[in-house]
Amino acid sequence: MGYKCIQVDTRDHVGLVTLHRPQAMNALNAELLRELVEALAKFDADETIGAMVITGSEKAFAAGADIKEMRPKSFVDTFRDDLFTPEHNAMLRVRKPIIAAVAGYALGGGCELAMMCDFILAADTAKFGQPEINLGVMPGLGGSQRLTRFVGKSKAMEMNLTGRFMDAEEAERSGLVSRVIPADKLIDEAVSVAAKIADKAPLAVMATKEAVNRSYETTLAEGLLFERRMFHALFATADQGEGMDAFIEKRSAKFRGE
Ligand code: CO8
Repeated sequence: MGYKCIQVDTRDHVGLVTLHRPQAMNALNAELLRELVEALAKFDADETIGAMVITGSEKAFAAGADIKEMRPKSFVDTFRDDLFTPEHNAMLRVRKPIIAAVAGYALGGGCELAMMCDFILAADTAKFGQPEINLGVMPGLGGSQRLTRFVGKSKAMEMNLTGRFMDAEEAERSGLVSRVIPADKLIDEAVSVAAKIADKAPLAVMATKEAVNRSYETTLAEGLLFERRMFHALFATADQGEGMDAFIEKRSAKFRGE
């Protein structure tokens, strides 16, 4: 598809995006981010795809925003161009689930990109951190906000203020990642989990993603009401009948996304 900084593949109804700037530890430059959001939007619009995986290399998921590209920017540049906002918003518009499969470094914008995904599967080699403080700046895409919600104030504050890295075991213990997987099995396991999701009723999957994300945006009472209304709404789908019939008839369901 003519991408320079990512590789794109499909397997078992799963869209796989591999960040590929080996010369720069997959640092997120403007070109990579443009390609990434374009690839995700294409998978989101593709009816044969039910879920996505974003991964990097064995060494690095992504070592952050590209420091060499950012260095010459002034406040005027960043504010006028609303640096990273279009890419951030484009990621959040993706309605199908995205799994981050993280091996090696996920630092700064790399950790933030992983946290923008719906959940993180970590290789036992993964290292997470928000080292922006060492560059005289601070996180710009959720390191001070999402990380705090995921691991709590104390750990997020320490990581943001000192720039220390968290290994995979600590990340799992703290709730940042859902599971740790041996590095050599990471991609296969992530694709297999995504394929399982892709096999489920697509409308129920999208509604579930929206409902879980809503829990970060609203009060418990509003979130519970949103959940219940979405639950009610799914009874308007053919897949609800198929899923329940399949259970009663002791067979596998064949969902059609209707
Ligand atoms: N930007 C640009 N180049 C990078 C980056 C980066 N973030 N990280 C590594 N590289 C380059 C190095 O400059 C080096 O290039 P060269 O060979 O030309 O000198 C090459 O990748 C290999 O890196 P190292 O030699 O440093 O490899 P090590 O194994 O010794 O160290 C580390 C690996 C620990 C990952 C180290 O490279 C490092 O600390 N990198 C920087 C990490 C960092 O500070 N990240 C935060 C960046 S700021 C940020 O992310 C702001 C977020 C705002 C929102 C972002 C939205 C996308």
